[in-house]
Amino acid sequence: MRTQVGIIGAGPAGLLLAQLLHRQGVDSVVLERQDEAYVRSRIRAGVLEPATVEALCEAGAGERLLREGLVHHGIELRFGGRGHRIPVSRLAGGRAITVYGQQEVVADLIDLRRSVGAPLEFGAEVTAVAGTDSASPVITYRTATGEHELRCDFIAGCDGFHGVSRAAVRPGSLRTYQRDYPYAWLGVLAAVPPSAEELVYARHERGFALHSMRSPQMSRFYLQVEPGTKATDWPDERIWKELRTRLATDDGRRLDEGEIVDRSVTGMRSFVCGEMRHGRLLLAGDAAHIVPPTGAKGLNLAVADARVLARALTAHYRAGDPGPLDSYTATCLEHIWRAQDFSSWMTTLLHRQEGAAGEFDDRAQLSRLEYLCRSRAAATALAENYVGTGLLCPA
Ligand code: RFL
Ligand code: PHB
Repeated sequence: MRTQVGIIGAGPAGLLLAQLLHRQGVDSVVLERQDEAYVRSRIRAGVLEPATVEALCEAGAGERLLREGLVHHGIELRFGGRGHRIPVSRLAGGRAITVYGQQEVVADLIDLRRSVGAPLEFGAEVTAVAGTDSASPVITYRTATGEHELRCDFIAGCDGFHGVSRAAVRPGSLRTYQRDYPYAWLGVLAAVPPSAEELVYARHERGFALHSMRSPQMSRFYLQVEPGTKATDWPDERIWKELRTRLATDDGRRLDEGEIVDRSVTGMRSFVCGEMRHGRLLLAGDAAHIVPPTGAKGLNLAVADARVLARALTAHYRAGDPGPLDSYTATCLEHIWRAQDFSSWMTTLLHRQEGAAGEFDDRAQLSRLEYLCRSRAAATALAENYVGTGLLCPA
């Protein structure tokens, strides 16, 4: 089998890239290891920047998003028993975030791919990537019917942090940058209307908590937990008790409880791959970088990469212009490092650390939070980064 662009992974990066290429008349095949039901139900991110909404609309995947997405103009920082609203849109040129589950974005993109009849194969696990320094690289993959080869002009590695594409890069030619954090997140999806109108980021002596949502009927929560925690260590009652404690306010705001329908633990890490192009292998999304989820940037970065890559491949095919592909890494690293710095900053702003260094950080953290609530300049910096600084799409 042969195609122009072989895409590994049907997450947001791979599916959006495929759709943007399709609209420009560039052929691709998407190969996904998991089955379709699993991919459609995988609960992850939920906050979309305006540039992400714009990219999805531009791809033709915006109809349900615009109908069902919840548009938010602010967030709440909660600490010391009080809530402080950051009027994000007012501080960031009117831009707003949209709350819409990543699994919905993925479902919309799968439906779109199906509707145009373009190749998308589930249960297709890529086992090797070869010939990336040649003009005709090859992807080897396994399905229920056996082993297959896909020859391409380019390979797009959109296979997430643990995928095979980054691992296929010649050792020694990959400069990476990494930071680990001494905490993890327990994420919970509950069948209960949200108890807040906007997202609540809470800093508490017992650790960070986040109240998010998916719809007027579904709430999403996160709790800072020890790394290595198992979701089964947290029965429902323990989760609600901890959420009630960490989200408590002096004026006694209620937290409504409901059935917990999903729970999982996520590690926290910052990681950047210094080069996203290796010959004819191009990395995009989590395959090239990871952010701790506090800043809500991972999905947005995956979408931004896919957009830059689609433009670069289109310039190659339509105009024979190699420039945008040559500058793919440099273009992406600009938005990636801004999001990295912001995500790391949001994480250390809100999470609780143990130990002596923790006591100093604790005081500095409270001072930083109070400063954010008092200073328009400080709040504006948060707001601009939260909605996305628009490096790619200047206002
Ligand atoms: P994905 O979504 O991981 O997709 C990669 C796909 O590749 C497949 N794959 C393979 N397929 C074939 N052969 C192989 N050998 C393969 N190996 C892997 C995988 O099965 C998978 O389907 O990567 P992509 O497309 O780069 O998208 C990245 C995002 O998923 C990720 O950054 C976000 O979910 C991060 N994230 C958030 N991002 C935001 O922008 N806003 C948020 O609010 C937000 N919250 C979150 C998050 C991530 C979280 N977790 C669970 C990590 C909250 C959480 C809890
Ligand atoms: C989510 O709703 O999943 C979510 C929201 C905000 C974040 C991270 C995750 O910062």
